[in-house]
Amino acid sequence: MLAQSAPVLSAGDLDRVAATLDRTGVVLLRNCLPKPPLEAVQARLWDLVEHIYRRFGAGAYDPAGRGDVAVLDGMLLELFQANPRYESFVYDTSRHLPEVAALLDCPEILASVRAALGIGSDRPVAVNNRNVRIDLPGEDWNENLPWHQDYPYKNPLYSPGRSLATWLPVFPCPVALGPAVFKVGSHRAGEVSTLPHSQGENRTLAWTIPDEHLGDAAYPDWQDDVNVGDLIVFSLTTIHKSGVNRARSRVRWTLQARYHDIASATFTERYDFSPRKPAAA
Ligand SMILES: O=C(O)CCC(=O)C(=O)O
Repeated sequence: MLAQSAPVLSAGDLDRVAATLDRTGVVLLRNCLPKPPLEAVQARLWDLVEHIYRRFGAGAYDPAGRGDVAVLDGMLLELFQANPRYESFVYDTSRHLPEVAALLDCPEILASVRAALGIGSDRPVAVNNRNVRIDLPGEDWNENLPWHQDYPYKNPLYSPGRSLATWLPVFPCPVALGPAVFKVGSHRAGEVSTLPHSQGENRTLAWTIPDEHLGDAAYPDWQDDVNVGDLIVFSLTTIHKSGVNRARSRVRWTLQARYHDIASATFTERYDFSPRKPAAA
């Protein structure tokens, strides 16, 4: 973890995002997101967990606890221990909440992404692959998803150099909860995920990185405490992995999405925009 390479900017630094990202492959923008859409997502996640806790929880539901994320985590962990399918319900449904889409499509994120892509507000950007991740304590995803890049995951909108990923915490995510870990500058290695990696039965095949790209001291590992309102933007060739949630009784709640510069020549060249040839007589 090299402090001097920490790619951290503040909300007012949008004009520096593209150059920083070009150098580092990952940028953390501190405190750049507005509260209302974040609070709307938090409220809906409470609603989902409350909904099943009221029906299936062992304890009495106490509405006075609402707002204290430790109470939310406690309810989810209790439900999960009783039956892992309760967590699956929250996981499967939360990514489709309109509040999640509204946050991931909010003007502040779009402005940050456009700044990172070096394009203006007149240029269309498409968003897909919106996900809510719920990482329970002690879960080490690196067994299933080790160091990787995002480009190989068959995203239909992916264009080399014109697609970016975002990562943000819904509730505070200090290093103890295992925020994502990035290899700073590793995007410069290009598309190097060539080793197929099984994530287990009935799961998507993952792609991981040959060792020669991982030991490179030119790419120091970087991870930092992230707070509600912070946004991480990274290239789809930046090498990264999940941190480990080492907290005993806390859940790591995060959102991810992928953004694409769909007016770029790299994207449009896959469509044949040439004039129609006259039909043969
Ligand atoms: O959330 C994490 O820890 C890692 C996320 C990740 O690997 C991804 O979004 O590609």
